[in-house]
Amino acid sequence: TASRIPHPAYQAKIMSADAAAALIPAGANVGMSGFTGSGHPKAVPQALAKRMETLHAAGEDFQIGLWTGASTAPELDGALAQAHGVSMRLPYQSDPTVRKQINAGQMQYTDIHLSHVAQLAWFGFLGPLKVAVVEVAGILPDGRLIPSSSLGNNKTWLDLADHIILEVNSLQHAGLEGMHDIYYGTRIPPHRQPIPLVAPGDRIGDCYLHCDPAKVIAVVETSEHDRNSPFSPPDETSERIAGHIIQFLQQEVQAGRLPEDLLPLQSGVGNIANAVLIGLNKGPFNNLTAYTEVLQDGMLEMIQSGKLTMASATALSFSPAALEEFNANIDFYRERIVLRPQEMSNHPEVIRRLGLIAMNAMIEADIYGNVNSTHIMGSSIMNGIGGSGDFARNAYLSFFMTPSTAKDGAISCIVPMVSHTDHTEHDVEIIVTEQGLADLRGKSPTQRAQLVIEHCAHPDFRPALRDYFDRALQTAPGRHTPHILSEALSWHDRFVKTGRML
Ligand code: 0RQ
Repeated sequence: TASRIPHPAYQAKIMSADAAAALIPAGANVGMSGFTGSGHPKAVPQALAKRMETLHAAGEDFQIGLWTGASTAPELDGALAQAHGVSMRLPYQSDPTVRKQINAGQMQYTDIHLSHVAQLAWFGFLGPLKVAVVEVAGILPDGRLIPSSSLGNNKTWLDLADHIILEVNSLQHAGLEGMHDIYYGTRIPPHRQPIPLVAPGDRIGDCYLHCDPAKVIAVVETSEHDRNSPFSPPDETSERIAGHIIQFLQQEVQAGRLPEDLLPLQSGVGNIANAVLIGLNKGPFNNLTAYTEVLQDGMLEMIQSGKLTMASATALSFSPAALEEFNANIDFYRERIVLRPQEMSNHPEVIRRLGLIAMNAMIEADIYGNVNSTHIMGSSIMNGIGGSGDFARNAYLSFFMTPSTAKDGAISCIVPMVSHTDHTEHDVEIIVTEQGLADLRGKSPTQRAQLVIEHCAHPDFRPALRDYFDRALQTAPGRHTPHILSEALSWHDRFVKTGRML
């Protein structure tokens, strides 16, 4: 990889991952690259975990505060958690060991809207950032950095950290150069200016990350793949959810509330989101664009087929097959994909201006339209809010989707009251399950309840939901959002005690 580091000052700092990890002090906040399994450092975190284990075995404390873009991979989150090396994690994770430790009260976790992270760090609200560990695809002779397969918060970590460790990954395609757009115009209030981005493909910044060479304490060479997990082929449930959404969008076009080529799409993570995109790829709409956070296989297929003409994101998260296709035709994709920092991919100002169609998965919704995206039975974290709040509140249309039941039908994903709220009734416009779609726009809570129960709930749970709602209407002290407080969370309570909601 010497050709990827043609800068003498950086060449002089090339060292092993172990040597680089030894430069990270105990108790430091460390900002690492990484977003949904892509662009994370692969060697230094594992070396750091090894060092932590050795020190812990000798009776010494060694933990760090770990900040990233979003979720990473086993060699970062997994390794550091297994070493019990993380005291505070932010802003989004999806690692089984991390999740277990958070839910066991062994790791602190602060779950932040992804668009907020960079500014909270700049405001000083998160404390000092000691070290940045950032994967790049290469370094230019003048010291600028060619970003990797995700951007996340890298710009902010490089700007704010006292010290920088770079991982130069030769397995990231050299053709990523030129795909990124890094806006260096953000300021802290009262000095902010409007963001000059008016279409998903606009380029308003620089292709390269800037970095003060004096802050770079180590350069580590790697040659490792991103996480690249495969997606499940769409099952009948996700195909039906996709079908309801496509039919609804067609009706909106017919009603004149959407143009024929729709508005820029945002699609969440996971298999359902991917299935909706596969559905759209076969669907009636053309000349689509996307302004999203993570570009998964579904969108790549839409770009390949020509359905999607331009996509903006902060990370690429592909299966091995999709990665192969992307790498083989990277010049084609560079014309059609722009990767931005997450403060831009998720920026409320831009989301509102472009008028996105936001489609995110959820854990459960209640009959009044409140949505839980993060917690199981009210207290255990699943992943985190991610970008769903950035998009839901500011989009033109905001969809939340889930199968109507979970755990083989023991759980209804439509409940009397959500056990945790991430998206309030004010941010949720359309709820979709395989049963159907509830369009909640302009509806009162009691009107919404009828739509959600009749269109979205599974038939096995509909009678019990109707019964709850009817009795709440008759007995609640207020008829605006009627609840029976002693019963509102009884479904969850029953599941915790018996393994079934009913
Ligand atoms: O648990 O794995 O133990 O079986 O929750 O559920 O159906 O596999 O769904 O993987 O699409 O994840 C909301 C978590 C959905 C995800 C969420 C159980 C279910 C299973 C996962 P098991 P599925 P998915 C932009 C958008 C927030 C971030 C976001 C997410 C597990 O989409 O993290 O939107 N979203 N970002 O069995 C109890 C219920 C349940 C339930 C499902 N009602 N009660 N358990 N499960 N419903 C992108 C980013 O921000 C990066």
